[in-house]
Amino acid sequence: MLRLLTITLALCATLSAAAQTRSTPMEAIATLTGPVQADNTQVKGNVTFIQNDCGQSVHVRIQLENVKEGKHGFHIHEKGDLSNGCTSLGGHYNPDKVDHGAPHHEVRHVGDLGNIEVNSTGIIDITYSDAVISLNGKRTIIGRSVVLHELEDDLGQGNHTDSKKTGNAGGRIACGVIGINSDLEEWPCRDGGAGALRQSMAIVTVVVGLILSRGL
Ligand SMILES: [Cu+2]
Ligand SMILES: [Zn+2]
Repeated sequence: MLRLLTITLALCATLSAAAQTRSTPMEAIATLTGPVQADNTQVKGNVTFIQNDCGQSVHVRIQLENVKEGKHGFHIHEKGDLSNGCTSLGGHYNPDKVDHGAPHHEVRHVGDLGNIEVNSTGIIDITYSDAVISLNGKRTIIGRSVVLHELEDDLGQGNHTDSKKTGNAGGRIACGVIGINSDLEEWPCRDGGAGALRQSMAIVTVVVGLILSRGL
């Protein structure tokens, strides 16, 4: 009996692990450019987003050059409208209509990704993950935009009147629209996708475990 229990649990664990890993992750990319700066340079680069499964964190890779040394506010803005350059992209993506904050704050805009800190080379290549933004579902960031600001985002902690709205991060020095960059024929997750499958497998594991342990 114990042997059967072990085999069943192992099988369930394998199945839920298999459901956890999509062979093709959801990927998106934004190509950033900005207005020509006073020293005749222009910020440019890419921001890529990878989400391995429904409901998981999004890995964000930021690769930029010609950025002035220091901290710069970095956000997802609500629109993908480049008709008037970076200025027509709307405000921070904020479906909950709450105050501006830091990425790790309980209260933040969905689009609040904080600051990036660039050294004297003007080049940055960093990767981090964020659990609030998503590439799928009602709050997808696809079709919206990425904006890099001139100044440091005060993360809602400043005295300026704009602190709780924008972090007072100044002008927009680069931006780009977030588009799909994946071979997926269909974007998953609309009906819960692999996330739901994984959840049901976990329930099956527990139930089978209970039944078998009673039988022992
Ligand atoms: Cu912004
Ligand atoms: Zn914000």
